[in-house]
Parts: sequence; C-alpha cells; structure tokens
Amino acid sequence: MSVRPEDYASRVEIAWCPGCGNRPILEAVKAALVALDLAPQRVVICSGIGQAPKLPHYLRVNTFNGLHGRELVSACAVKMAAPDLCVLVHAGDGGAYGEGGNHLLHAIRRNVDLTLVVHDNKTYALTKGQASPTSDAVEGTRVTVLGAAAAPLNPLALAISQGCSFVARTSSALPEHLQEMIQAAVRHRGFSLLHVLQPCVVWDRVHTYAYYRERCEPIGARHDPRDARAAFALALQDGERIPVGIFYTADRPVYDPSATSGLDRPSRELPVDPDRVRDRFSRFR
Ligand SMILES: Cc1ncc(C[n+]2csc(CCOP(=O)(O)OP(=O)(O)O)c2C)c(N)n1
Repeated sequence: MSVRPEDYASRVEIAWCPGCGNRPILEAVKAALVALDLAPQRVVICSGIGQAPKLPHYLRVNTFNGLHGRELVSACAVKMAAPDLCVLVHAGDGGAYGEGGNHLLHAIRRNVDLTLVVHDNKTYALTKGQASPTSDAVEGTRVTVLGAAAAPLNPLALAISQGCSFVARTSSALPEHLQEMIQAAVRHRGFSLLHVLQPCVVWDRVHTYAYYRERCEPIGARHDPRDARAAFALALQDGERIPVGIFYTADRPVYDPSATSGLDRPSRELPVDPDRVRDRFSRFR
C-alpha cells in the first residue's frame, strides 16, 4: 500500500500568519514523508513551544509536544523506546540553538538516529520578535528596537566541528530543494541537522522570500560532503551568496543504548505493570 498526502491530513486549523515561512516547510514535510512511503503510524514528530513547533499539530501523525528547547530530549527518548519509528523534531532557532543548545550538542555527540529540522526565522516569533541566537540585525521588530547585541551563532559550523553526521541547509523560499533535503535528512542513518532559512512576515522585514531566492545558491558538485575541512570552510563562508545543500555527511556508529542498558529489547516491547506505573506516579501527587 502506498502512502497518500490525504493520510497526513489534519483537521486542526492553521494558526500561522498568511505567507508564514513555516507553511512551505509543512507542505515539504508532508510531501517528503509521502515520497518516502512512510505511513503516519511509523512517524513521530516531537516539538516544544513556539511557532515552528506547531507544525506537528497540522499533520495527522504521532506527536509529543513538550517544553521549549527540550524537544530533542523527548525525541531521543522516543527513539530509544521505539527504534523502528522514524523520529523528526521541529524547533525554532530559539528552541534549537538557545534554550535547547545543550541538548543539540549531546544529540550530535551520541549520533541519535533522528532528524532535527530547525525553522530559522532569526527571531523569537511566538513571544513577539525578540533577538534569537541567529539574529543579525533585527530590523522591523518592536521589541529589540536597537537590534541584536550579540553576534549570531553559526549552527552549521558548530555542528560540523562536532562531527554531526548529516548537516544541510535549505530555505522555505526553495520548496523543491526543501523537500529534497528533508528526504535526504530522514534517509540518513544517524543524527541529521537540517537548517531551514525562513522568512518571518511579521517581525523581520529584511529576510523575505525574495531575499533568500536571490541569495541561495546550491553547493557545487565539486564539494565533497565527506571532507570536514571543506564543509567547515563552506559553513564559515560570509557574503552575499548563501550556499544551500548538503554540507557534511559522515558514517558514525549510531547511538545504541541496548549495549549498556542490559535490555535485550527496546523498552516499548517490555511488559508494563499498571500497578507499578500507578505507584510511581502517586509519589508526585
Ligand atoms: C525555557 C523557556 N524559555 C522561554 C520560554 C518562552 N518562550 C516560549 S516560545 C518562545 C520563543 C520561541 O522562539 P523560537 O524557538 O525561535 O520559535 P518561533 O516561535 O520563532 O518559531 C519563548 C522565548 C519558554 N516557554 N520556556
């Protein structure tokens, strides 16, 4: 049986602004999962708090909606308990690189087999436009009126420096490329970081769809994504052109806690004793 787009149709009304850069990401995720023939039952999308983390609400899919910046924590737990499921994480640049920065480092280090899609609108959109870890000049925001005081983080250089086993960049302004990159990230075995440059139509008047369409440039065929130094240099590239595509891939052992947990099966397959669970929870009453 092949999977159809209707299988992912959710009845939840979309609360994002018209033209929001999250919308093309939602469409591309749906198209990618259908193209990969992944039934919704096989997919879990974890997210936290923010505009980007609303994405799984708009798909008929398994979801865990947790705390801001802790989306990787729940995703790692899901993957440990049910390694056969396809796990994605959707986070804003604030959640992924600010509040959740610590978790990102350790997910990279462990090489947990999941895909983190970061919706980079260069602002804390849900809380009304404060500077985020990737803000450069925050023009148009009524909150951070003097602009960002600190230099922006370079998430791709950071991830490559830590040996992240898949690092790619794309944009909401390039829907076909976006879908292609999501498919590649999901297919990769190990931790995938997909950085998506997206406009925020309310709080940022600079980084529009046209801005990204004019500047994004596919990485040339001469780049070898297995070459960490070349990937790092590409990630540091500064200027008018924004390289998009796969920066870096590496074959690294995937995190497998079964070797040290003493369990012979994923915890999802272990029998559950309801009395014991009730007893555990009663301690927190
Ligand atoms: C630990 C914690 N810090 C701060 C907040 C407040 N807060 C909720 S959403 C948000 C901004 C989200 O920005 P981002 O993660 O970039 O996602 P976006 O809304 O831009 O998609 C903030 C600061 C929170 N809920 N929890």
